[in-house]
Amino acid sequence: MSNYIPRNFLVTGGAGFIGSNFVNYLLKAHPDAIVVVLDALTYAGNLESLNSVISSSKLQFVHGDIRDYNLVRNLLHDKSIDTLVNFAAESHVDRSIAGPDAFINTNIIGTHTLLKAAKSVWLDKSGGPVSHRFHHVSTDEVYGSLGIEDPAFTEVTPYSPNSPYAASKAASDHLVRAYHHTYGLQVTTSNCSNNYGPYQFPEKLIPLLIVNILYGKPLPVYGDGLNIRDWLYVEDHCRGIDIILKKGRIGETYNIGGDNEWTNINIVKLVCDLIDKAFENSNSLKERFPKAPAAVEKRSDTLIQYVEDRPGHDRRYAINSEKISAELGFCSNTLFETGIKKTIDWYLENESWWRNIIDGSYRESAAT
Ligand code: NAD
Ligand code: TDX
Repeated sequence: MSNYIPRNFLVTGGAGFIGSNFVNYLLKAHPDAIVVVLDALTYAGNLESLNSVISSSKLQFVHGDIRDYNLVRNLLHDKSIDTLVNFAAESHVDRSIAGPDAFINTNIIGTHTLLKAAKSVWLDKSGGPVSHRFHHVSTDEVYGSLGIEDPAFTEVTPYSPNSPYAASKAASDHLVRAYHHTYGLQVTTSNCSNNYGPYQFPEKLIPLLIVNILYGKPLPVYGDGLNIRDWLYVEDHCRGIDIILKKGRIGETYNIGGDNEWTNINIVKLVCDLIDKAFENSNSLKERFPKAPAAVEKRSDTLIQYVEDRPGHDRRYAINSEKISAELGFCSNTLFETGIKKTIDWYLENESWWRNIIDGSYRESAAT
């Protein structure tokens, strides 16, 4: 176990779902740290997700692309960054099926640009290498798909990515590994299961369900609805990354999971039930969301529609988190019952955040 003290952070993709949660977490967990956020503000990036911290003197936001070598190099150098956490990515599987190019560009070429710049500033500088960390945020999808009886993914499960998204993440993971093995860059990687929580873009399953129920729109369930995902509350993921930064062994990868497997259809039914319950005693919700079934005493699950399956749809993901638990003492501590209620409450209380997205550029999926 190492004992590293991160001081000056560069958080790439810090205006996205997990990145913004991480920045919010970081400024509380490391009150002395300086945090520079680099984000291209693609359709998935949203400065409003940083509203509560944007005026902090500890935070600086830079609008830019991780593929811009000079920009990244200058930031690392000029801001004396010692710790880079890479969240920047194209992250939606369906989009990667419709158009893989952006995934190759950002996830592979972008990550490689970060690695090159980090090597230049941290390893090649005169006076010798400085202590640093390059943490790469990856996913369980690189391991492929499990059968119902298969054991969960461990860190030594062979990579077997199935979607263009998963393949691009796998490629970036390999580059991170290679920069450690070949050049000695001080890297760590985490492979995490499906996250849920505040600030998630409403194209991903859970926020899409919430928003569509409130608008009285269909709830699309791909295929037979029996695909399984392992859900983790986003704040637990952020805490896991922080522990890896501080205590993780250089060059290692760590799986982070929720030990919380659900079929998609059961997630859909759960979200429907919880929203119906929230409406039961709330005239205000009924007034604010008159198109929601629960506003007219109907059940939200009447909106469920089975639709054509996602091509190449992975059947099951499950993460074995024993390594991070045994080595670093991390385990997820948000019960799903608690986390999902907090998430639904957050979307009910932060309508302007998601309405701005839906009323703005996001008009192409089922949520419109
Ligand atoms: P997201 O799509 O919500 O956010 C991605 C962010 O990256 C956005 O703010 C976007 O503007 C920014 N970005 C995209 N291209 C960029 C570029 N070229 N330069 C700079 N910024 C750019 O994604 P997320 O769900 O927060 O995922 C973050 C990371 O975590 C990704 O690497 C993803 O693969 C990984 N991950 C996500 C999950 C999940 O369930 N969401 C699970 C495991 C791992
Ligand atoms: O409308 C839908 N209907 C549906 O049945 C959507 C959007 C999804 N689904 C299914 C597909 C998946 O089996 O729900 C499951 C979850 O779908 P997504 O939210 O798109 O997530 P997933 O494809 O599992 O990938 C997520 O977890 C791993 C993140 O988006 C990735 O960034 C992360 O790496």
